Amino acid sequence: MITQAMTLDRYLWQQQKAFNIPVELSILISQIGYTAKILTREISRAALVGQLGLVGDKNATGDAQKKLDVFSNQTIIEAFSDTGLVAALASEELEMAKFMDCRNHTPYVLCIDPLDGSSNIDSSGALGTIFGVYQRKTYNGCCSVEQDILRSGTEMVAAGYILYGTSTVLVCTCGHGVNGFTLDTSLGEFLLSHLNLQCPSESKYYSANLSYAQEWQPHIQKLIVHLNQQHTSLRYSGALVADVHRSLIEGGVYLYPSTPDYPDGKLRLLYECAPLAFIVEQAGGMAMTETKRVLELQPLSIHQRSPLIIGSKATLTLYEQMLQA
Ligand code: AFP
Repeated sequence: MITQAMTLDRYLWQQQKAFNIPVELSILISQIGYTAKILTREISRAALVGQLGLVGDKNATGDAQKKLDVFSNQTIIEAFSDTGLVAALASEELEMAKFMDCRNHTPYVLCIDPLDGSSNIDSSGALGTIFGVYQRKTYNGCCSVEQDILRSGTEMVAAGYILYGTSTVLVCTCGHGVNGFTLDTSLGEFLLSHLNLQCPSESKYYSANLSYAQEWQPHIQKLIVHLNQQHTSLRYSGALVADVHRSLIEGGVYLYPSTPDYPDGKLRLLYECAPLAFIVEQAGGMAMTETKRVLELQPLSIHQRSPLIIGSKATLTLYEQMLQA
């Protein structure tokens, strides 16, 4: 069903009734949708309003920080300040967790990469936002604590991503299937466009930075040889969200493996790997570090990295067999 009538808010309201999802979680996702509209506007006019290029600093995890990274992070913070929805925020752009609201009953923790694929900004390539939501665990005292954030993905209550591409698409799950909404800019509304997304089992595409291939583990190299033998087409955008979205729609696998210099790979567990793993699993796909299920990994620090292999089930199952051989 593709209907002009199913706005994101109406869908969230229906999910709330059907699955007993708390109203605060619906409002949180709706608020993410609002920030996605702001970012869509800012990204599309960035070259016209001086928002391209670097700020001059490195971000919390040592990456060069772009003006749009800073803007995106600030937009998220403002969207959740004083809402009573988010007690703690972990963001790629913040060195430490931000404890946002000290009311005792504030229910959620938000882990977010405000702008994924920032190296694409200046060349008008695809960009994304990735988020995962946890129910706050500790209610003793007022403020949330780091313990509320350092949780394995199996505890996640909702996750989503926004792809800023030829259109802006918001894909989300509250643990009852995955649905996608496309922004109708003339209405200013996200409308249901991808009902009950199912990741095709076979991979039509694979996405990886092959310039590191010689440094990868033998079983990863074996998988790449297999994909090439099958003429699985290579597509790599430089934005994880865009490559994972393609895999969900068309069937595919995205890999960012470890190397000897980077034994945990490049991607961050809490606000990149785990939320995408939750979404892809909900859509019938799989997500692994090189050796285990991503969602079962217990983070030890906010900006912890993890290798990632994510996408179509048949390809991931084959990879598991190669690993065990
Ligand atoms: P940036 O946000 O720093 O551009 O990183 C994007 C990313 O985390 C992910 O979205 C890409 O798939 C991957 O890194 C690209 O990394 P390489 O440039 O090393 O291929």
